[in-house]
This record gives sequence, structure tokens and C-alpha cells, in this order.
Amino acid sequence: MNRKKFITSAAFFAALTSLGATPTQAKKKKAKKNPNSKTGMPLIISTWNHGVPANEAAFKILQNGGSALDAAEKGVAEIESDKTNTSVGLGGFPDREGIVTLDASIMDGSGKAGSVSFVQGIEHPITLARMVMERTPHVMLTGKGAEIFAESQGFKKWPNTLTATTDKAWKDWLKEKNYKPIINIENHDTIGLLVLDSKGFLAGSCTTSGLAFKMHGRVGDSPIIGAGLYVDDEVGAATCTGLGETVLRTLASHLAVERMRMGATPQEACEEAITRIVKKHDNWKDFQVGILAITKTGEHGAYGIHKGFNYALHQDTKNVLLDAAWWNPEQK
Ligand code: SD4
Repeated sequence: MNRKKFITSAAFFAALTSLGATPTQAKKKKAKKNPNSKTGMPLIISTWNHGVPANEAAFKILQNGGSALDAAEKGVAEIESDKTNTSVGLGGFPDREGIVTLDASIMDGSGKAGSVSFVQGIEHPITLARMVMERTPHVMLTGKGAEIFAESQGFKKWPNTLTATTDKAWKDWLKEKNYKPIINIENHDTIGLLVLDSKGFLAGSCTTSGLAFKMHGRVGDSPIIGAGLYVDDEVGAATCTGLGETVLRTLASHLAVERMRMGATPQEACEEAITRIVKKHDNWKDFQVGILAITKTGEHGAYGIHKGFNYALHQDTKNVLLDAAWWNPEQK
């Protein structure tokens, strides 16, 4: 190297170093990984403890030769049918008028998506969401229109009857009419489920009765593609649970997938999405959001604002319930 070139490159290296980079490689922060994350397919991951039976149902579909999309649909459909579950399906808490309204979305890694919102009397909104995706030119149908479409596809329409539990809860709520979504409500909430099949295809689903005692007509994040759910075979997938308004404002699932596209690990992507939500909401102490993300190679991340967000992971033929790490620095 001649003297001039040497001086130029030395100056260049010095400048790099002053910017925090070394000559041979930019000084990179060590990538943060979830301690429970491995690599491997198939992988099924879902929110809260009802994720355990949902993962089981989804895994059976994969074992029988079903696609990632089939597994994503059938896994959460199992939970929609559970009338004791007060946050998913027709057994869910009603809105403040005493009416159960359901939101759901489904997406596959190729970018196809379907969703329904504000639907009443349908046992499986997730299946209806898939039909919107596969049998209509649209992505989303809402309310009456979604119900008319459901009828045309042979869905049974159930009457609006609350269960003994949800009826009592609603009547109790009417006494004070105090709308305050509780953190980690009952520790089982919206179900978001992500699947990576053994061929490397991704799919995801998200279904909920939404927040208990919401205003009639309120729609949350779960049926909004990019908010409650986002899937892209080129990168990975993410799903959110918690106070939907905050997820809607930040499009947190899309944010997490795009961060992974830029090189973040799924754990980093989850932490960045939650940090964004916290930064945008001064009242972060009053609500919970949890997020799960996976890569196309089968790594995963999980994070909540507060302690208490758990998730089910089915990988290496084991199905386990795990606690997510959390943002709130005041909690140990
Ligand atoms: C909603 N995100 O409707 C849903 C509710 C939920 O945990 O996930 N609760 O806002």
C-alpha cells in the first residue's frame, strides 16, 4: 500500500472507530435471543395458556398432512368452540349492550389474508375469515355483511345468548359501568397462533370476542392485518394480544415482521414493538400487550409490557407453556 492510500485508509478506519465501528466489521451489539428459542420446524406458537390445546390441535393437522394454513385455522377453532372461554368465541364476554361480537383474521406466508369483524352468532369466525380470503375478492367483511356471507356459505347462525358466567359478569358490570380493561384478564385472552410447517411455509390466525364491555361496534386489532397479525414467508410472522387500540395505533405485528426483515432477531423485534407501544402511551401502566414473533427458520421471540404474558410453544414434538419476558422495569 502506498503512503497516500495508507493515510486515507487509516483516516477512514479512525472515523469508523469513532462512530463505534471496527475496521474489519461494524461493532455489532450481540443479537438478543429468547432463551427458549431454538431453530426447527414444524413450530407452532400461540398466546396465553389456551395456546396449549390450540397448538395440540394444530399439530395434529400438520401430522395428518394439512398445510400451515389448515393448522392455523383449526388450532384456534378448537378454542372458539370452548364455551367456558370468556375471551374467544361465543362464550366470550359481551359488549356493553350484552351482545357478543367477534373479530378474527387469518393470513398465509404468500401474503393472502382474510378477516371478519363485528360478527354475531358465528361459532367459527376464523373459518369465515378464511372463506373471505379464499372465496371473495376482498380481505375483510364486517358485521351484517359478514353474517350474510356466512349464511351463504352454510354457517349456522346462533342466537345471542350469554352463558351463565358471561351473563352474570355483564349484569355485574352494568351496576357500575366502569370500563377498565384489566391487565392479564383471567390469564386467557385473545388467541393468536403462528405456524411454520416442515416445508418452511408460514401461516397465522387470530380470533377474539374483543374487550369485555366495549362499545357496541368497537373493533379491535385482531382482525386488522398488520395489527393483530402479520405473516410473510420471506421473513416470519407475528401476532399480538392485549389492549387492541394501542396495537392498532402502532401496527405492532407488521412492525415486528419488518424489523426482522431488517435483521432483528424475533426477540429484538418483539421488544422493539412493545417499546414503541410504551413510548406512545403515557398510560402504559394501565394495560397489557403481549407479542409473539417467529422467523422462517423456526426461532421465536415473546415479550409483554408487564409480567404475566405467557405463551404455548410446540417444537421438537413438545408442547410447553412459557413465560414471556417483559418491559416494565418496576417488575422483577
Ligand atoms: C382486542 N386485542 O380486541 C384484543 C383483545 C385481547 O388480550 O387481545 N385481549 O383489543
